[in-house]
Amino acid sequence: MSKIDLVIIGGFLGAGKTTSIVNIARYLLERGKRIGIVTNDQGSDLVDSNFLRSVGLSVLEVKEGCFCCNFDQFVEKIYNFTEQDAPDIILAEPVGSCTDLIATIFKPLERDYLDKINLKPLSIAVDPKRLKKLMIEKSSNFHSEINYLFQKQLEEADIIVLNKIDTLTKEELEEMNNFLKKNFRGVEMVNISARNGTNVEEWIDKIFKISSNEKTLEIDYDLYGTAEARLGWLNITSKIEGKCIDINSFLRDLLEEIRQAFLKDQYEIAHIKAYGISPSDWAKASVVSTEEPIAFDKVSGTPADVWNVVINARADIEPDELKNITLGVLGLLKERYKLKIHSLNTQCFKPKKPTPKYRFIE
Ligand SMILES: Nc1nc2c(ncn2[C@@H]2O[C@H](COP(=O)(O)OP(=O)(O)OP(=O)(O)O)[C@@H](O)[C@H]2O)c(=O)[nH]1
Ligand SMILES: [Mg+2]
Repeated sequence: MSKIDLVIIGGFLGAGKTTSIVNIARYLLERGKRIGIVTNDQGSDLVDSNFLRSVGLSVLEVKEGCFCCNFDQFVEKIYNFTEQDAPDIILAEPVGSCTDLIATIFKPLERDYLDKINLKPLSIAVDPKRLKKLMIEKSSNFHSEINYLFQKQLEEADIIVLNKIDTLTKEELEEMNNFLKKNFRGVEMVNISARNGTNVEEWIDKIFKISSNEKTLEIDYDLYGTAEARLGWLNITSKIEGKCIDINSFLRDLLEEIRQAFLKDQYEIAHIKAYGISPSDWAKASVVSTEEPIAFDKVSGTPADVWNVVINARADIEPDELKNITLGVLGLLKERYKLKIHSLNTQCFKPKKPTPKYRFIE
């Protein structure tokens, strides 16, 4: 088999990794490249994989744990792709609460798989509002260990990708860049809007021009494990049935009611995303903070009587509490929209302490 380029795009939950991947994939597909995508999550029933497939991309998943703890499965998916689609490039999105990727993914791949894989530099996507609250103002409702995790993710970046610049004024953008340059000296930076496609080409140029510095993190695994365990994780799949359901309105109400419940009790959202699919259409919405509005990646144009709904919620809250709030909101919407809810499956947990299969620091 010929060598595959492996592009890993990390960064905290909700930073825009999946949106970036769609952009990069489209850009490369237009230039005749074959693309495969590997998604990753601590749970199953992933909104991201559904979304990426809905926009026509070829996706394999590493589920129930991060790439580093499921290293063999990650490699297996890369191999599966080579047999299935023979892609030129694989874009991989690690779990947004994962870090230490150089020591646990890059170096082990380099030791055993360099004849098959070209490792491209590690990009870390950053949401500017999150950066401001966690590192500049230090005013977030997240537990402090999450600041630690967020900082570690940035420390090992080869390319820091400041995303969502469409939401910033010129002055804010300058403030962010000055902060990043001062705190992460010598790291490549790019300012993009994954949503609008702004500067994505410049980022892709960097990915294919520079090589990874392979800076191994100094990291306290207890603190890192505590940060991950602060996050409650909830995945729900269900089928809703009613009369001509406007799924856009349903998803907006769902996320808005959850956001209001979080605001009331001062919990912080990392990323809550919801996806609805009918036989003829789909919609996807997200909320990345208690202070941010609900955003749609796609709205549906066709109401339908039956929708499959997938919800992935990650937040700084006990998992049972997250489940209670979300099921409570579903109950409320059941009345509001006069729905029947079938096949409700829930999975709710805290990520376990990270135990990478390999960790090479040399
Ligand atoms: N305004 C704006 N929103 C963006 C941009 N990029 C992503 N978003 C939004 O941010 C939210 C999160 O984006 P995702 O791409 O799902 O983030 P992610 O990093 O993959 O999130 P996880 O998979 O949960 O870790 C979505 O609502 C996106 O539409 C951007 O450039 N500008
Ligand atoms: Mg994602």
